[in-house]
Amino acid sequence: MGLIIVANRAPFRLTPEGLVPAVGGLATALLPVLERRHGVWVAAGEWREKGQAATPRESQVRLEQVFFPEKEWQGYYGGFSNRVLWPLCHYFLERVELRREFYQDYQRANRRFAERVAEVFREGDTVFVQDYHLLLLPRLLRERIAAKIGFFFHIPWPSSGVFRILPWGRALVEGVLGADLIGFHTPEYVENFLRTAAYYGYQVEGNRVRVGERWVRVEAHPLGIDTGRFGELSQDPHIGLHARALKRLAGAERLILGVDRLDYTKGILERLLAYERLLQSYPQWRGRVAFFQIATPSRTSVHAYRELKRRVDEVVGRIMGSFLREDWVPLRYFYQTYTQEELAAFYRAADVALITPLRDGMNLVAMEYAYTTEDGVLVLSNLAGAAEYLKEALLVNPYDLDGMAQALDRALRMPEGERRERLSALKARIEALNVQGWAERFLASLEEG
Ligand code: ADQ
Repeated sequence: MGLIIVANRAPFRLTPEGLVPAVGGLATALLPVLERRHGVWVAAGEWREKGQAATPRESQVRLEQVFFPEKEWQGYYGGFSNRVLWPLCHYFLERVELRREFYQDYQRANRRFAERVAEVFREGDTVFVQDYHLLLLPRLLRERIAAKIGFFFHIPWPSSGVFRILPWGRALVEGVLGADLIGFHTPEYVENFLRTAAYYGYQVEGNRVRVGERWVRVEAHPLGIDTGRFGELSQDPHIGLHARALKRLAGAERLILGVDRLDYTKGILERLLAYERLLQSYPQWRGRVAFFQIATPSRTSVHAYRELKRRVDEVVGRIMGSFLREDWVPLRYFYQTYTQEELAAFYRAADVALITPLRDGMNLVAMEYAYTTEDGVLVLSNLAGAAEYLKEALLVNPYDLDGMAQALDRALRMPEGERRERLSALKARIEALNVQGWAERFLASLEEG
């Protein structure tokens, strides 16, 4: 049976040789399944000169692109997706811009996706829709084609009290309920969604929502990482050399690492302040610890992201101004994208990973670090979905600077025995969440249900 995946982004990168599969995240999770089923990936168009359909190199997958007029794209992507749904679902209510034109463009864009999928669809195909950009799509598809429709939401579904802030909340819930199966990372998001559906008057029984004659199932399907790949990276001797070079660069007994897209939900500012607090409150660490923060440029066309970059630059400058010595660099900030091999070297060099999003659907970096490090300590936000699964991490409240400084001190001093015990438990949990199984399990539940 055929498979159509619909996501805002395509899982490919453009190189001088043509399109090649991207590494990490959704691409790793979904491309292998799609290849096996000779499927189609429908995404917003990035490569106009390649036309609507393109067959990437080294792949059995066909890519279908959907193109938008510039204004509609701005309203749908820069507007409703990233200035309404993204901040709302991560509880940044003061950042939500409720503008009707944004929603109208979001409706138009979702319709445009629906038209393309309907053209591509062949009888018997299953359609698997991804994420918050496409909440209206399942219902639009149901009106057009007779397919099994799955939907996965990669970010937190907020409490129903928060979701109700959206004037278009009912229509969005109606839209996503066009699916047969709706997936989230954690049971908490499932619960929040069911309560939201009940608020809008739907009958809810167990984990099912009634829509006319149909029952829509809502399930937690936690996404993991490619443990095979990260297992290799953790053993690769070249990466070991690179890790040692990074450790030398740090020039300190202990290295702390942060890795994120530069996004206000990731808590980068608060984390820098917590590190500053550590240096203030635990002066014994001055000269003995270094912090590397890697931030990947992200959504640079959205104003809030440019503003965040400015503020992070400022705090980095301030910490350096207060603590830098001739013989010690307390902090290094890398604003760039790395390959997976390079990231793995950072993971292996770091004694502590400080992953403290203020809110996060799951957070795969936490898993990548814990799976790759040999004996490091994971300090993880209790507001990331991953905290539901990674119980042996040191869990912290990412808003509590003193609490984070204290946890950092504890992590830096943790005896080897405790470190290894926690880490082996974490690795076993991450093994069980292996990404390859994720798509299989979701699709099996969708197609059998
Ligand atoms: P993201 O918010 O992007 O994903 P995350 O889950 O941590 O967050 O995934 C980030 C990915 O990007 C990781 O695989 C990481 O290796 C990679 N990455 C980060 N910085 C990088 C850099 N400088 N160079 C190269 N690669 C880098 C959204 C949701 C999450 C959810 C995922 C998957 O916000 O909560 O876990 O989708 O559902």
